[in-house]
Amino acid sequence: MATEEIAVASAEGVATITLNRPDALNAFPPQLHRELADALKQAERDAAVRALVITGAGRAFRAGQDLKALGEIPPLGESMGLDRLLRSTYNPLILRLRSIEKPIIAAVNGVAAGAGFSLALACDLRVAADSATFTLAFNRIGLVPDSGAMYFLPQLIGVGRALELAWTSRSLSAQDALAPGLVTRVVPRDSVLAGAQALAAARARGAGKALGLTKRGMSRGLTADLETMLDYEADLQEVASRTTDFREGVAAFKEKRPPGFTGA
Ligand code: LHQ
Repeated sequence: MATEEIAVASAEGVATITLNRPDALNAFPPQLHRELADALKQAERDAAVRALVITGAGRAFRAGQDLKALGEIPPLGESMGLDRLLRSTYNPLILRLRSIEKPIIAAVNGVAAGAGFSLALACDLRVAADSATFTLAFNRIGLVPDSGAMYFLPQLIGVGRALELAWTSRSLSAQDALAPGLVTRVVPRDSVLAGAQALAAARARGAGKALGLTKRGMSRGLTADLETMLDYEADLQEVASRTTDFREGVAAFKEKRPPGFTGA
């Protein structure tokens, strides 16, 4: 479902979802999470979509929660229900991103702050514009990192570096995000979307089921022991080996030609 603020365009097996509130640096009011979740659901179900790109319109990727749409902060001692807000909007969105068995690439075109940083972290890969910056802005306004930032960031860059970014709320440049593997590629601002789409299109031509199962397995590996993972890999391999793409992959190898995968 495409709306004005969540635009969706598809080409070459890639659905590109654009967060489109450039005047607010693509900061979201809560209800937009549902629209983004719907767009993701549609891309997940559409067999013609084999990879996704998420980007922002204008000069920002996303500045997190729309702080102007938060409403009045209640008197001390009263709850404003941020726990409920997170559980009903942000959390399902992050879980959906992780459960979609298709590659999801963030084209980080500019600043990614607060839950915007978290959104980029919940994608599988990040391609960043050379002008992009990453800011865990939460502590600066007296909140804690949310939307999975405290899960993904320590895994990617280690606890010490993650804590330093959280406590200082400092801005990390795309170039500095490259070395610890937070982003996979830094490209000129003008080519960030095309670069992410090209990466996604290449994955869209891959053995889709195997790619999806690999995403599922890698996520599981973060919390499982070796014995469990060896067993899980065996299950996933059994599923992968029942696909047409596995047959095509082996045939292409033997015939010394590039494979023509269909995702089936
Ligand atoms: C914004 C925002 C914004 C509204 C820029 N909201 N308008 C979860 C659960 C519940 C509650 C709270 O939060 C969360 C999760 C979170 O995401 S908490 C963290 C929320 N995000 C932030 O704290 C980041 C706030 N923004 C910034 O620090 C800066 O704007 C950044 C570093 C992103 C960009 O700085 P600049 O490039 O200098 O741009 P700017 O500050 O001049 O912003 C441009 C416009 O965008 C401006 O509007 P205006 O009408 O004055 O021109 C800002 O007010 C607006 N904007 N972020 N989150």
